[in-house]
Amino acid sequence: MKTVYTCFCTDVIHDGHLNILREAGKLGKVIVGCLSDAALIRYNKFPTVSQEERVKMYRSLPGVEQVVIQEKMHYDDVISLIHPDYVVHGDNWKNGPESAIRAHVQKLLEKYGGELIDIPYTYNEQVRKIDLQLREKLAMPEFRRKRLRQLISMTPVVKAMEAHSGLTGLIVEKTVVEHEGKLDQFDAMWISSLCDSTAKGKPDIELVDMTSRFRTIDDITEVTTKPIIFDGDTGGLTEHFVYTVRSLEKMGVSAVIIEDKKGLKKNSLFGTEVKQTQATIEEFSEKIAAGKKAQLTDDFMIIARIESLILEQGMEDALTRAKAFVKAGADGIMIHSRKKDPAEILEFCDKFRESDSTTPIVVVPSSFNVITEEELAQHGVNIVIYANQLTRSAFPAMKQTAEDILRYHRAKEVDDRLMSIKEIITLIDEI
Ligand code: SPV
Ligand code: MG
Repeated sequence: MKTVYTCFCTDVIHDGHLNILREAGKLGKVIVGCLSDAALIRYNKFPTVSQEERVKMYRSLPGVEQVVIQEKMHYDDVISLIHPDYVVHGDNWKNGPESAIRAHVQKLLEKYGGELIDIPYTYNEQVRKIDLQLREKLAMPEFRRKRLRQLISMTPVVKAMEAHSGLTGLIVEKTVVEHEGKLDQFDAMWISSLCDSTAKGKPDIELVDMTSRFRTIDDITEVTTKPIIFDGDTGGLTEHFVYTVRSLEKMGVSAVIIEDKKGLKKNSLFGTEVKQTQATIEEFSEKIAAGKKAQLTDDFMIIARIESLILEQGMEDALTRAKAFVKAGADGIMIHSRKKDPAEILEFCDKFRESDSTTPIVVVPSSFNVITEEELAQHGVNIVIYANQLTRSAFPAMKQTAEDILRYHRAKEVDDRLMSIKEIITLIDEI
C-alpha cells in the first residue's frame, strides 16, 4: 500500500478539500498534515479554530488514515518522517510566493523517487463563499480584538506595520513575500499618529481629533482582518481617555499605546529639540488605571509608552516608570529611543526582563533600524512596530511624479514607474 501525504491549513472543510482526499485515496493510504499555528500565521490566514480542533476535524474526514502536525512551513521534517510515495496539493500553489514551497517539496521527493501530484483547485460558489465567510469572521471586532494577545503567545515577535488608510491597510493585509524559501507577512497594523496626521497634512500634535482618528480606523477595518494597535498619543485627559478605551474596544482594536507626556505633545523623534513635558509617574499611573477600569473585555490591551530615553531622563527613570506602570495595570511597555545605536533599547529590555519575564515589550525601530527582529526578540521584545515607513516611501515617489509632470508638460516620462491603470482598477477585491 502506497502512502499519500497532504498538508491542510484550513479551518473549514469545503468541496476542494474533499476532492483532494478523494483523489489522494485513489493513490494509497492518506496521511493529512495539520500545519501548526506558528507556521500558519506566516503562511496563510490566522486560524479561527485551535490546532487541536483542526486535528480533530481532519481526523473525522472520510478516507483519512492518520493526522500529524506539520510544525514548519517547509515539508522537510514530515517528509523524512513519513517518506510518502506521493504528496498531493491543490494546484493553486503553482503561482505566487507559495510556489517556492512547492519547488522545495519537489526537490525533497526527487531524492528518493517520491512524486508530487497537483490536483486542480476547486473553484465553485461554495468554496468562494466559505473563503469570504472566513475572512468576515476574522474581521469581526470580537475576533480581531483578541488576536494581538493570541499572536504574542504564538510567535517570538509580532510584526506590525503602519497603516493610515484603506489602501495602506490593504498593503499590510495582503503583502506576503517569499525569502529563502519561506513565506512571511505582517501580523498587525499600527495606526500611527504621525502618519494619520501627515496624510491629512497636519502636524503630529494631537490636532487631528479622536473622531477623525476613529474614521481612519473605520476605513481600515472595512477592508482588512489583521489586528490593530492604535497610537493614542498621550491619551488626552483621563476623563476623556476612558471613553476612548470603550470606543476602541467596540471597534475591535486590540491595543492602545499611550505615552507618558502631558501638555502639547510633539513627535518623539524631535527629542529635546522641542519643549515636551513628561507626566509624573502618579499622573500617568492614574490614567492607565482609569483606562483599565473602563475596559469591558479581557482582550483589550493598554500599553504604556515611556519617553524617558527620548527626553534624556536616564535609564533608571525609564525602568522605575516601567515597573510603576505595570503595577498600575499596563498590559505592556513600549520603550522608545531616537538614537541610531540600539544599545540603550537593549539595555532597557535586558534590565526590565531581570525582574519581569512576562509583560510584553514593544519597540519602534525607526532610528535604530540596523537591528533585526530576531535580535530584538532575543532581548525579550515581543512586538516590533514599523511606524512610518509606508508613508515615507510613498511621499518621495508622489513628489517626484508631480515635479516631473511639471517639468515635461506631459505624463509620458513618469509612466514607466507607475502602476498600470489595469492593475489599479483590479487592486481592490469586488464582492
Ligand atoms: C507614531 O508613529 O506616531 C509614533 C512613533 O508615535 S514615533 O513617530 O516614532 O514617535
Ligand atoms: Mg505618535
